[in-house]
Amino acid sequence: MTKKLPEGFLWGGATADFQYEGGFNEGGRGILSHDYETDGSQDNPRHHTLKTADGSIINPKSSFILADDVPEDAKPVFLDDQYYPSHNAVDFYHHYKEDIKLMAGMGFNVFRFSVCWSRIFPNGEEEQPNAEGLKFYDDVINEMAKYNMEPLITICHDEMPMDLALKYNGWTSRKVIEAYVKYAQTLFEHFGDRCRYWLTFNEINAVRGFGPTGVRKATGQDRYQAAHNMFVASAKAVQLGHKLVPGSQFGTMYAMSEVYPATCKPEDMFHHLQEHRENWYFIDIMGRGYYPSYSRELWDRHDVKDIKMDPDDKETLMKGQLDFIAFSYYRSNTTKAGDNWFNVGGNKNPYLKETPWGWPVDPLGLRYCMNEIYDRIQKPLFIVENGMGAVDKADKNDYVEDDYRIDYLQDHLSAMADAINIDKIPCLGYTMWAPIDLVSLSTGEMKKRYGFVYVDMDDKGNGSLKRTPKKSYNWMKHIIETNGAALNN
Ligand code: BGP
Repeated sequence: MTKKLPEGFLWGGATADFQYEGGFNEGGRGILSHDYETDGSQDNPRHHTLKTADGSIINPKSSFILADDVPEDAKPVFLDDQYYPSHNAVDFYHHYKEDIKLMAGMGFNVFRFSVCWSRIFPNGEEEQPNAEGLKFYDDVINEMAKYNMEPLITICHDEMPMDLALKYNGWTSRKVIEAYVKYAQTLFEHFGDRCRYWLTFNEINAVRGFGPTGVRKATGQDRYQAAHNMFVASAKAVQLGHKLVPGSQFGTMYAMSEVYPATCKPEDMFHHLQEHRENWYFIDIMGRGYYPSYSRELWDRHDVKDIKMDPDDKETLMKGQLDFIAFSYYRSNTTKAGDNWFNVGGNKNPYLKETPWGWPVDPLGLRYCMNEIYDRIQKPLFIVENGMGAVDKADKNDYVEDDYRIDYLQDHLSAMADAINIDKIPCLGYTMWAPIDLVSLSTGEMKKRYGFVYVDMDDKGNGSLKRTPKKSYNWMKHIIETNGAALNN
């Protein structure tokens, strides 16, 4: 069966502002929740730096939230002896023309990036948006237009202006819904004439495990209340976007690590069914517009007493359903009776090899998950992250022979093509994470590289930032110019 994809398929790459953009302290950008996160590694997790009222420094480990279980009086601080990767990242802020040209060179017709919320509303609640911030993204989108590359904008990628997080305890407060909707409206008004595809949130289901951005004590109650507020914020943005940007289409992005039962023992099978609902909860509510029947059982698992809802929330969710389901796919996992409810990576799958970071490589899992989501929600899909974090060894000219990345992509793209051509799953496009090397979200290191383009920078931010295409760059170019047909070779 041919791997050639339907006409109009969107091919591109995906990035996130605090891992890629830099430009901290430039163009009126405010401080972002991720700015207080240090670098880290697999053995030495990244952490936030905070100071308590009595002057002591605390370093809670966390990559998604302000911190878990942090004293009320602790405030984030920058310490001179720490490195904070989000501040410069790999400096897309000053390299955007070069990077967009490199992406266009591969034939990308779409580029997914996230807008930095605190670049538009520095403290989250200003009356007027920051004009310099809007101009930066105007410049980026106009540069892309020169190459007929369209934007896929992530409105909120696991982040929030820090002032907003501190003032309201992040997404636990409905005040943040208002701030988000105003921010989204600003983006629709400024970029809507050039952007038809939008993602309201990145990996919203990660809230269940890592906690919602900016929340100090992430109890089950906090997590699921914050999730509800995010559902309402998303649904309001979808309705507003449809009104302000005719023809616009909206998704939210889900982290889809396919989960298999570890064995066919009935207890493991039942646990697997329940574990699956942990993720379906997020997709069902936003994709179908209402809370599913299993919600109460799921809340009980997480000690959630009650979700506070406004009287019109139900109608808002129904009217603000997503148009397509976007997801990231890197790996699969297995689960068995007795595992905790967020056991990502907890059990080995004896049938799969792993990346150096222990992520199982499972191309068929991508086809499996495309079928599963479409069977259930019956809305088009968009694969907005997929890729392989690896240790690249550059030669003296910064050239990398990354055959392992080519193998990974060949297998995953083939599985995607089979889902589209054989299983007849509608899929709008594929944006690979991440076309240009950038900082890892989970470990804060540069060593874990994903790109088609090597960036000369080390884990502490040293390097010339020079961009050099890897072997996979020309390989991907060929796949795109044949619209997937070359996957058959
Ligand atoms: C997703 C995030 C991205 C990205 C990717 C790879 O969860 O949406 O921001 O970083 O995972 O993860 P990592 O960078 O930890 O390897």
